[in-house]
This record gives sequence, structure tokens and C-alpha cells, in this order.
Amino acid sequence: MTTIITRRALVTGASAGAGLLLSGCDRLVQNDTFRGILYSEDKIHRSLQQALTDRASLAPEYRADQMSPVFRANGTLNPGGEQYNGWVAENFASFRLVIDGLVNRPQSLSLAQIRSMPARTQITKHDCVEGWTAIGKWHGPTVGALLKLADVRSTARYIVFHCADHYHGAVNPYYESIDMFDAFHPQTILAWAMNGKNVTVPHGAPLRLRAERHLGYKQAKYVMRMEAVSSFAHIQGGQGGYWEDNVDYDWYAGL
Ligand SMILES: Nc1nc2c(c(=O)[nH]1)N[C@H]1C(S)=C(S)[C@@H](COP(=O)(O)O)O[C@H]1N2
Ligand SMILES: [Mo]
Repeated sequence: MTTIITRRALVTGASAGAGLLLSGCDRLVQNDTFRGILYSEDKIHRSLQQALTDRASLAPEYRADQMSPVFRANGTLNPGGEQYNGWVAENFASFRLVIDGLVNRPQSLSLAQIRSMPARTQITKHDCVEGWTAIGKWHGPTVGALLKLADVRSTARYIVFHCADHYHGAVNPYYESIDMFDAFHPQTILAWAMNGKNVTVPHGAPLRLRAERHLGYKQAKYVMRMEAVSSFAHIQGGQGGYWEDNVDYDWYAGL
């Protein structure tokens, strides 16, 4: 996992920084020890990978005629359960998005409130580690705007997205997290519409994260709560996300 992302960034020069590093540091890259670190599962790769990627740059956006005719749904396709089924039955009328943790103004927002916020529309490519991609159109307020509404504190380092589903019957609900830099990235939105319609149940109704510089598993569906934290060590397995906890996927799933 780690290896693939790192190599992809390096070999394709997917990020501006990678190309520069390769040309500037061939000797370093030829050095066995350095290569060992770069291509190992060692956690040190994380900071290296971040350094290689220009994190402020935008993910590519596409034209409407480039959208995939079919956008596969993956992972949980319906959270089920009494609460979620109840929301579906009433079209999410009583659903509230909670924003709490290290914020000065905790929020509990209805979908009507969220839909009335200024929104961003972006046509982007979703990239799942299982080996498929799809281009779709996403629409919703930026996570940054939501965090400003809640007056997020400067002590917050990460935003944790708590979801309504238990992946394949797992004991704990699905969750993911991103750092504040990615939370305020202009293409990081909480989408309520996909391809011009409300997000459907298989794709994460009523709200799902789109953090476009990241791999598919970061794109949390069924988001019920955004929690601002200074560390995620106390949350579930402590690795910052469902896959990170259970399958040793990399926390930094940057593209
Ligand atoms: N809550 C939740 N979010 C999730 C998942 C999930 O199982 N539960 N699967 C992830 C994975 S691995 C992928 S590829 C995408 C799939 O999104 P899609 O169903 O809209 O294609 O959602 C991600 N977000
Ligand atoms: Mo995925």
C-alpha cells in the first residue's frame, strides 16, 4: 500500500515536488539505505511522502463529458440499522450533522442549513486502492467553511469524520481523519449532491467527504459528525481511520 503510493508519486512525478527531488537527488535515490527507507513500510516514509508532494496544489478537475457513465459504489452500500433507516424513511428531515471537539461554537446542522451554504462543484477522479477509478461530480460546502462556522480552535490538528455504518458488521463504526491543512484545502468538501442529484444511499447519503487529493478510502460516506481533535490516539485503534486501524493502510493517502 505504502509502497505503491510512494512509487507512484515518485515514478510518475505525479506531484511537482517529486520530479524535482528525483532530478536533484539521484545520488540519494541510488543509495541503498535511502531506497530502503523510501520503499519500506517504515513510518518515516510518511513525512518523506508529504515533503515530496506539493500539498497545496489542486487535484485535476474534468469536463462534464468526461464523467463516468457508471460510478461504482464500494464498501458499505447501506448502513441500515434503526436510526439510519429512520432517516432514509423521512428523507433525512431530522438528520443533524454535529461539529464538535476543539471548536468554540459546536454545531448541529440540518440538511436544509447545509444545502443553503455556498457550495463548490467539482468533477474529479476517485481512485480506489482495489484498482478502479471513476470520474464524478460532487457538490457541497467546503469543510473549511463548516469549520469556520464552528470556530475551530487553533489547537485542533485533525478533523475526524464519524460515519453511520459498521463496515461488514465491524464492532466500531467507520471513521476517517485528515489534518487541518487538508481540511482547509479548497477541494475538500462535504458533498450532499453527486452527479447533479442528492447523494444516494450507496454513495453515502446524506453527506460524504470528498478530499480530492486522497485515495478512495479517505472519502468517508454517511458522515454524521466532524470532530476537531489534537490527536486521534484515543479514537478506536488510534491510527486515524478504519483501514489504518484494521488493514495497515497508510494514514496519509495522498495522491
Ligand atoms: N462510511 C464509509 N465510507 C467509505 C467506505 C465505507 O465502507 N464506509 N468505503 C471507502 C472506500 S474503500 C471507497 S473506494 C469509497 C467508495 O465510495 P463510493 O461507494 O461512492 O464509490 O468510499 C470510502 N468511504
Ligand atoms: Mo476503496
